[in-house]
Amino acid sequence: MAVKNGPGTLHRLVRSGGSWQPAAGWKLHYRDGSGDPDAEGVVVTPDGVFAATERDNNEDGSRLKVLRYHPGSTAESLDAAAEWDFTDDLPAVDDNGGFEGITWIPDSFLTAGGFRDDRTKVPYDPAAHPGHGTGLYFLGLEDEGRIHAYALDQAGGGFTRVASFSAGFPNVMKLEFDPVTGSLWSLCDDTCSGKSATLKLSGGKFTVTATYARPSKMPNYNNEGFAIAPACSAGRRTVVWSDDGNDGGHALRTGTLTC
Ligand SMILES: [Ca+2]
Ligand SMILES: [Ca+2]
Ligand SMILES: [Ca+2]
Repeated sequence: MAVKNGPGTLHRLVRSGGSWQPAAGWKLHYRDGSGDPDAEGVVVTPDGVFAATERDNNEDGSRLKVLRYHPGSTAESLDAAAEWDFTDDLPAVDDNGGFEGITWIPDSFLTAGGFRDDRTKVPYDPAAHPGHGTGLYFLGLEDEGRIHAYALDQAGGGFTRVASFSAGFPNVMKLEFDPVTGSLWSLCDDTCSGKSATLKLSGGKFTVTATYARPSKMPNYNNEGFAIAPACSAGRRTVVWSDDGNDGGHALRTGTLTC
């Protein structure tokens, strides 16, 4: 799954030969069927497909919302099945400097690592958040360079902010949790020369354990997306970057990580 910022669109991509091709696409709307959400990040979880959006392209002003979708229909557009509005819970940012990355981390991993709840000052307790599903949503706020972890009430628009921490860069454009290594990846775009960082959960907190330059053969593109394949093949796992600038007519590029 991938999202486009404007018009806000969800794409399902399939690998065909040596490239990725769009197999389906849906224009996105808010829960009431209105609007054109500026979608900047997407994650698929046991609860559905979640888009991180930073404004309504039809209006002025920052609107930090997460929208849940259940694609599958042949309709050309999708209305959100659930909507969470964090605008008043987070620092004010530019209209186009809001949510850029979203990822999901299962409760089992968080509790095993004693993930600390900033509000209660004790380890995160999933049972204290009825209806939140089986994990937390981690959102990267571009202009602030920080990551915010939320429990989302899947039956409505309620939420609880469990923790906030630095993404490791002045700006953050993409988050990806890798369950294989237990690493939370944070990526910055051409603003930071395409650097990425891995954060590990230690002592109840996520902190940066390594920082990487972009691949030596890749120019300083405006990469705003990153995904890691779960499967290992011949000692390597495929990774995919998405390029907001569509340089050379390509939105996606692949590389590998050793496993
Ligand atoms: Ca943005
Ligand atoms: Ca945007
Ligand atoms: Ca950018």
